[in-house]
Amino acid sequence: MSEFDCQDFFALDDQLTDVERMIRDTARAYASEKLAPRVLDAFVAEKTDPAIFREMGELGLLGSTLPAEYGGVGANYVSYGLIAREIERIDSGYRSMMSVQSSLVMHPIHAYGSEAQRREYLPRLASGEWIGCFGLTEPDAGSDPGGMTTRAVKIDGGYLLNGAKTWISNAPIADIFVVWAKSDAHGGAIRGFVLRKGMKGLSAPKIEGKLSLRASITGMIVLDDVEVGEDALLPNVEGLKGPFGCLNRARYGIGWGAMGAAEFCYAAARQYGLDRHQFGRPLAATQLYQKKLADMATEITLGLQACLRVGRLMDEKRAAPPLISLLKRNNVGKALDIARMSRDMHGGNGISAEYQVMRHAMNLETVNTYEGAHDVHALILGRAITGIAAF
Ligand code: TGC
Ligand code: FAD
Repeated sequence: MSEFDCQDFFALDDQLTDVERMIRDTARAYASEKLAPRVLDAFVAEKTDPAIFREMGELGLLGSTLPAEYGGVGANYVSYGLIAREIERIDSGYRSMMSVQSSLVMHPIHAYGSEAQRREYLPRLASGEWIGCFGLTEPDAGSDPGGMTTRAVKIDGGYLLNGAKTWISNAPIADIFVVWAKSDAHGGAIRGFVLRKGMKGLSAPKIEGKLSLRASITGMIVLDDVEVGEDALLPNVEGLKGPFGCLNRARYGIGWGAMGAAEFCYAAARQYGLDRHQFGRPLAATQLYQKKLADMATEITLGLQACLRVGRLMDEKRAAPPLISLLKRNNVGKALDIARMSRDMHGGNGISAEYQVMRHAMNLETVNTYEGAHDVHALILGRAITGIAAF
């Protein structure tokens, strides 16, 4: 029998290129050396360290898929996914910070922005000097963003924005706000606007008291007669396909990221079962414990292989949105099951911050909801399968 690695059943490593492995190793070293030591305090104290953006920026982990002229490193989507996996192995909140900046802020500016907007914003977002956020969700429009009420009204030389966005990652510490609004000048179509911190009428209060994703700050975006110039409009996209084009990339990255969190929980449960003795033998010597480990390893192995397949299709520009829904829904749902299971397998210790698995479970509750809730992705798949929208 050939060599076998219980952390990498299908030898995923062998299926990566040298460059992909190098980017993965950079992210892994950063995550374990710089993020792991601060995550417990950050989560318990609900504190987000903005320096993380600059640290990630220095290593090329922000907007990594963009070309070098805009501050990226020209990485492919498999590499982007590998970065998400390594960061979320430590904490979903840290991956959130990376993926919002990369897929939800830099991507739309690159894909839909003018050349002047690209040059103004992208290099400073790539370096982490500026922090970005993405405002789509509203208090009365979550799963159905088409129901948004935020409005852009045409005025002389620009637009007047009014409305409120809620549950926005990074908002309270953001310098740059990508905001989606219905524009009367465009027949009520949804358009994207790039706003700057400090604009009159723009505020971003923090949402306090989250029991999930506590290392990543979340807030509202309140727009009270915010006046912007013509140059704030993203000129090259109109309609919901604008924000959805960003979500495709972020959802794909979450597919990988969730597996990182699951891998942590699986490895922790395995080690705990080998170390902890009850009834005169290791917990890992019991059939029930082994079955749980076998289930975890199976889902992680299949989930990671699916990530790689979708990543390769992304790089060939052949990844249709339903495929990304399948990946996000499956991998996050399975990661959440694995994290809850690992918490259980740790017994009483499983609820302590020190053992970390409950933090992952709490985080994954959010990941299961944001970027399209688990059931909403089932409905996206259902529509693709039957041709009937059942939302
Ligand atoms: P629908 O009629 O399906 O589509 C409207 C237009 O959009 C196009 N489209 C897409 N384009 C690109 N990629 C996709 N995935 C697309 N899905 C749809 C579509 O072709 C159409 O274009 P056109 O040209 O014909 O106008 O729109 P609907 O209103 O029926 O949508 C239904 C549904 C459920 C699919 C959609 O609303 C949905 O996905 N809801 C979930 C909302 C969501 O994901 N929100 C995420 C907010 S951001 C966030 O959570 C960030 S957390 C980040 C972090 O911290 O990590
Ligand atoms: P709802 O849409 O009210 O859904 C509630 C429940 O109903 C869910 O279980 C859902 O699956 C179900 N449901 C909804 N519609 C249907 C249907 N037709 N049929 C059956 N079931 C249905 N948004 C941003 O724009 N930017 C961000 O940066 C961002 N970051 C976030 C960070 C955090 C920590 C959180 C918690 C959320 C964030 N979000 C962000 C918002 C997130 O995308 C929304 O919470 C998500 O899209 C769900 O919307 P909702 O909360 O309004 O739930």
